Parts: sequence; C-alpha cells; structure tokens
Amino acid sequence: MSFLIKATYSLRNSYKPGLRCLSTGQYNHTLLSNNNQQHKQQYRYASGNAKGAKNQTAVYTLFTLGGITLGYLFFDNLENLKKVAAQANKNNVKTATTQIKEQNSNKNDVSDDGDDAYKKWHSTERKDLPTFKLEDVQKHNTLEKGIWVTYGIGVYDITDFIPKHPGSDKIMLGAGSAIDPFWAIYQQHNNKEILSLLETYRIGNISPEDEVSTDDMGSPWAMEPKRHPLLKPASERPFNAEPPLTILAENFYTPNEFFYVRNHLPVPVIDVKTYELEVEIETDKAGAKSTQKALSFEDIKALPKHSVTAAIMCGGNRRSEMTEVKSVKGLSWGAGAVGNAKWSGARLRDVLLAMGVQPNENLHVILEGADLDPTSNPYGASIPLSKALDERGDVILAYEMNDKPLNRDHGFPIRVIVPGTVGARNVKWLTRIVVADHESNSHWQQNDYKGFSPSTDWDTVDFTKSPAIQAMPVTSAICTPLPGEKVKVSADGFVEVRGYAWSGGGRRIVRVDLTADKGKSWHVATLEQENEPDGRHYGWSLWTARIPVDTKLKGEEVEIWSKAVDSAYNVQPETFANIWNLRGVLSNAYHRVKILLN
Ligand SMILES: Nc1nc2c(c(=O)[nH]1)N[C@H]1C(S)=C(S)[C@@H](COP(=O)(O)O)O[C@H]1N2
Ligand SMILES: [Mo]
Repeated sequence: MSFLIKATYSLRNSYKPGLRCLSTGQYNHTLLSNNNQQHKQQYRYASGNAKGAKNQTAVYTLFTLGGITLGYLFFDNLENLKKVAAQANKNNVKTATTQIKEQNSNKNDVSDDGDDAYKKWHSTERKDLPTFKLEDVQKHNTLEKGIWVTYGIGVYDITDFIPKHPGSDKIMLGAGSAIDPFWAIYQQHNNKEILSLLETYRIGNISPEDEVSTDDMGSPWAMEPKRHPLLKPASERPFNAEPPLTILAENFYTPNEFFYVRNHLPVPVIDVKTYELEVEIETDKAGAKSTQKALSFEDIKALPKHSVTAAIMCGGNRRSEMTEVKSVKGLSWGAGAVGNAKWSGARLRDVLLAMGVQPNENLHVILEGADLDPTSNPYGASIPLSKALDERGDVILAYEMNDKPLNRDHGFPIRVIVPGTVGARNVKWLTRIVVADHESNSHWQQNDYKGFSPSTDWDTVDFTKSPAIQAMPVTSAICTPLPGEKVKVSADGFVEVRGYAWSGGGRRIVRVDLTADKGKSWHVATLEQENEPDGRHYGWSLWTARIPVDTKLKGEEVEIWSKAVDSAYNVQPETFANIWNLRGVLSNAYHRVKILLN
C-alpha cells in the first residue's frame, strides 16, 4: 500500500495562506522600533513590576466544543449558505444591527472599483460604520449577547445565521474571534458570493490599536502579540497554549494561528531592520577559517532557500496524562502541544560551512534567543554539531512558516528549526549561534527537558546524570472523537477515529493501531503523510481508522486506544506508570479516550 495519500493533498493544494489576520498582530512588529540592545534595556527596567495576569475574557470556554471548523461548516456549502441567508431574511430576525444591514444592501461605496474589489472589502475600512475594540467582539460570543466575528478589519454580526444552521454548536468555535485562519484553509470561501454575503453582515471596523496590547504598559508583557482565542492557554504569562485537537487533526499543515505556543518569557520586540544574528566559532576544534560573523535579516534571506515539513512537539506534550499516575512539575499540556508546518529559510549548514567549520562529533551548536530572563540571560539550547552540519538533518534558520513570514509568537524574524528534535531546541527569535566544545549552559539545556527513572524524585534527582532530550520518541493521539463524546455507530457497526502520529529523528510512522476492546483486536489506520525517505521524514502523519464495535454496546462507554509504530519498529509504551518522570516529559504511552456509543 502506498503511504502517499489523497485526501489531505487536495486540502494542501488549496492551502494558499496570505490572508491578514488581526489576531496574531504579525504585521505590526516592524512598526515597533527596537533593537536587541534596547530590548534588553527595556526588559531590565520593566522586570519585577509585572502585574499578575488580569482577568482575561473567558471566551476560551466556548471553544472546548469539538467538531469541524467554522469555515468548513459555515461557509462550506454555498447553496446551503444561500438557503440559510434566505431563511434568515424571511424570518426577518430583528437585531440591533438590522439597520446597518439594510444600509449595507443599499451601499455601493466599496463595490465600484473593478472585478476583484470584493476581495478587499474585509480589509477596507467602512467609514459609514462604527469602530469596535477586539474586546467588544470577544464579548459577543453567545446567542444571548450576539455572535460577532472579525475577518480582516471587518466586524460581522452573524447572530441571525446561527439558529438556522444545523451545525450551530460548532459555529461557536469561531464566536467572538477572527475567522481569517479558517478561511486561509478553506480558500474556496474566498469567492464573490460568499464575501458579498458576509459583507451584508458587516457592522463595523476593528480598531487599529487592537493589534498591540495596551494594558500593562511598562511591564515586560506590554508588547505581547494578540492570539487567536481558540488557543487554550495552559498559562497566560508567559503565554502557553494549545489548539483544540479537532482542529489539529483536520489540517496536515497546522494553520499558523492555531499552532501551539510555548514561551518561557515575554515575546521580544524585534525590528527586522536592525536585527542581527551573531555567529561565533568559540573552539578551534571546529577548524574554522573565520570565527565571527554577523548576519542581517537580508543576509539570511540572500542564502539559498530551503523548505522542510517538520512537526514541532513540546517535550511536555501529553503531560496531563502522565500526571494522572502521580503529579509532576510542569504545564499541564493536553495532546495539542504539537503542530506540523512547512518551514522555509537558510540552512544552518550553509552558514557554518561558509565559515569553514569542519565536522566534529564532540562539538555543539549553542542557540540563543532574544527573549531574556529577569537576570538578562537569554533563552538558550544546543544541538550536536553533527545534526547542524548533516545535509539530511535539514536544520534551517527559518523566516517562513507555511509560506507566511513567521509571526511574533513563533519566532519572528528568525527561528531555528531542528527537525525531529524536541521543541525546546527549536530556538525562536534567534540572535546568537555559538559553535563550542560544550552544550549550552542554559537552564533549559542543563536542568530541564531531561528524562529520569520513575523512582527518581526531587530529593534524589541529579540533572547532570541524564542527557538532554534531542530526538523525540514515537507517539500518537486520538483527536476525534473527544473524551466523553457521544459517537454515532455507523449502520454497519463502525466508529471513525482520527488523530496524529509522529516520531523524532526523522523516523517515519509505519503503522498506527487502534483497539476498542482493550487490545483483544487491533485495527490498522490509514495514514496521510509525506513521501519523504525514512531518516528524513520530519512531518507528522495524520491517520483515520474505522473500528468495528459491538452494536450491543450502544449507549455504553467504550475506551479507544491508539499506538503508533515508527520505522525502527519502536512502539509506544502501554502505560504511563513505568515511564513516569518528575518533569512529565516524553509522555508517549498509548493514547486512551473513553467515548459513549450512540
Ligand atoms: N527563544 C525561545 N525559543 C523557544 C522557546 C522559548 O521560550 N524561547 N520555547 C521552546 C519550546 S520549549 C518549544 S516547545 C518551542 C515551541 O515553539 P512554538 O511556540 O513555535 O510552538 O519553542 C522553543 N523555542
Ligand atoms: Mo517545549
């Protein structure tokens, strides 16, 4: 059977990013002039007076609902959409915005400049309409308060739609937030009928200053980017959040706005014009001709461009499951601290080879970010020089994520992508690279992101005794159905299950097995993955399985387990009990989800 699978390819081919998304604030960073040095200064002054996290709008609670995305449901079927709209008109639902809508239908002020004008409506300010703050939009996230969404700089009240629409509970996924990322995936919605219809629901413009947070001025958190409310925070400051699993398994390439965020510190503000990447060869064992180099953003972009599909996974992904055995220290991640993207940039190898660096298996490449801790030490990590120099290692200095410029949360303007390697080594906001005869001295390399025996506790742990995690072990997770979900059994007695699987070190996933009867019978999933060679297979695999269930069990609870197998025939361990470790990393046992058969 070929692993090259069809379904996602059509989706991937239709994936043409490029829509502006307010929620990420990714277009305002160049306006915030600052260079690395100023940033350090600013942080020093500011640190210590960080206010506690303010109450944040609680829209997130809405988004625990499973299901397919707003764009898919809401704008998937044009015919359906027209019917819904017609129905809405017939019922003549009066809302506070009806008048504005009537005004809209008479308007001709944005539609007169050529055939493609409709494509710009959502990015054009409507002077005849009021301006809202993002906060206002976020408050409108229930049927009672009204359902508002933003698209581009437009604010839309789609309340009238909701009661008429069969999938209305799922529409709530987008309530009070930006729909841009959904539309970036479902490009077929970007057509005249749909955009015209949407424009009739326009009630205003989003206020431009909403792209920069204005609270906590003077605190290190003052310049945090806006995030899409679908990202469910495990912690607000620093910002750490994962997307709903249902969205993860829907997209072979995780939309940038929904890609999990793992920050240890405030997001640095970097002006790309003054950005500099220092490269230093600290040891003569590297045999380099030159030992010092500074690269501007333009210098990096001028190097040959290389793209690689790679999943990035936090070392603590799925920690919350390990915690059920016994508590651990760390953020309580679900299974969403992972994402898959196409990354593009210059090869680190090219930079090092140009400086004459020679292969040496005892050397390391230290990577430092522009984000500073309160003692002004940067976030840092290191990887073996052999990985950095390996042509098949595909280590890149990335400036693009899914063909868009990196956004601030994911490392603007440059981050290193170390495919197959734990998230922690994929240093964002990269400002310094050092080739050395030792690993990074940073806390994150030395005293974190290491595995230990289940019997090691905080009294006995010696971090010098375990190697830093590099390549990640094989894992998988069931993304739909969600735990506790009522799942329809098909007429022929099957339930459909979908999820992701991935292994580190470039090892390809060769099989994903599922069971609904605690291992008495296993069913092999169909894989969707790239056709990259083993050893260089850095992207994840999505999978779908139809599992037969006993129809007598309808109304009962059933537990589904997934386990993935990689190309080295490594397989996930059965339980967490025997892989438990005090930091809750490498949490890769079978994924188990209890569902209700319906
Ligand atoms: N400079 C810097 N790089 C960093 C981090 C950080 O806090 N600062 N977090 C690391 C960790 S632990 C992970 S899991 C990934 C998360 O990448 P993402 O936020 O783009 O998903 O970034 C890594 N790179
Ligand atoms: Mo991480």
